[in-house]
Amino acid sequence: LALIDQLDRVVAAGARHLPATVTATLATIARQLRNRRAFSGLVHLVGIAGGTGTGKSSLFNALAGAEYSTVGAFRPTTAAAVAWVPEEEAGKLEAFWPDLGIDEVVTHNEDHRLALVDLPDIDSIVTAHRVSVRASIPLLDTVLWVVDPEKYRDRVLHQQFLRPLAAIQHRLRFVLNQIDRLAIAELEIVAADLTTVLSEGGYRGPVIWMTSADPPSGPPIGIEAVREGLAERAFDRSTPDDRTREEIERALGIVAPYVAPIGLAGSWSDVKVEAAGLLGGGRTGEGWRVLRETIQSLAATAPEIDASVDLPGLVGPVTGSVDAIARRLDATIGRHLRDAVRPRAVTGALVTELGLALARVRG
Ligand SMILES: Nc1nc2c(ncn2[C@@H]2O[C@H](COP(=O)(O)OP(=O)(O)OP(=O)(O)O)[C@@H](O)[C@H]2O)c(=O)[nH]1
Ligand SMILES: [Mg+2]
Repeated sequence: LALIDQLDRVVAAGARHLPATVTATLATIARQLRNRRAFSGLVHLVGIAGGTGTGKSSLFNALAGAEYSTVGAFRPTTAAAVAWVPEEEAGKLEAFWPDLGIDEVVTHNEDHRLALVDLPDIDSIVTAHRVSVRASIPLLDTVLWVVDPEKYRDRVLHQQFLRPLAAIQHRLRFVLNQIDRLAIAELEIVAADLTTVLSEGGYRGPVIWMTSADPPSGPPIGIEAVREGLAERAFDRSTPDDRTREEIERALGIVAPYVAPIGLAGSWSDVKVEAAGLLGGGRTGEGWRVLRETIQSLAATAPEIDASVDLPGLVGPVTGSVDAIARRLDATIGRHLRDAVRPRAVTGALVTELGLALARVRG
């Protein structure tokens, strides 16, 4: 897609002046989107996320129809993600697994394109789990968020995870698992209550499926409805494009502060005249101070400006008329500043182009 190519150009131009972490984040977004294109529409990639012990691995196994992922009594059980994917597409998906933290892949030959990923928990003491789940969410077509009857109202869950994800709620589906622990009469009450908490967090009409993925006795319940619900979305062609737009938008937000114009032309033309007047009028100390402070305040918004430069050394002898001094300041300090912010302007132009392209795609 042209949008991803344009993001690559921003990354390349930005390498000259952006902090390394920003370039790395943008490059990752471009890479993830490009990886996605390799199999966009080939599979419907569903990640099973949620709190520890809610039954994510149990649901994964129930949907896959075999015990591929370890279900455990000790929390957290799942550390590395396991994926269950259509055999034909497994090769095309390989490049993508490191980004999802997946180190075990099992394949299926079923008559559908569902690819499931059993993610680690989001709330155990293992911080790395949280980080890897957060990183994988942009890559998933659908996030199947599992809650249980005990912890579905958890404050941390809603504030730290579900609220921020409301922005991509069209890609979220909820599963209330372990319904065998509720009386029939309680089911609807709990589901309605969950809908209420979610709507407080910005969700409009969230889809909630109810399951018992690994009941203490008897067969799993509600699994077929989840399968069917997921199948409906399987070839939703708009999904990858939605994500591209969302991710490009996110990239623009990340890079924006680093390419914002700093108004150099205006502020410098005033300061250079003022400083030339001071230097030419014998108030040398003040003149250099004005220049130093100007450069420092510009460098505060544009860190690519070297504020520690030796100004008298850079400018050399200050003699002649105020006009001549102003010209000299412009040829030395002015040039130093313009050179420093040129990469920002170049990247900024590409960022603006990308923003315009995004707006065009949105229509
Ligand atoms: N009663 C009941 N227990 C369940 C159900 N689903 C899972 N469990 C049990 O809950 C425990 C945790 O299940 P897991 O599937 O390992 O949960 P998880 O969400 O993958 O947990 P982590 O990998 O630690 O994040 C296990 O003892 C399961 O047998 C269910 O529907 N009903
Ligand atoms: Mg698990």
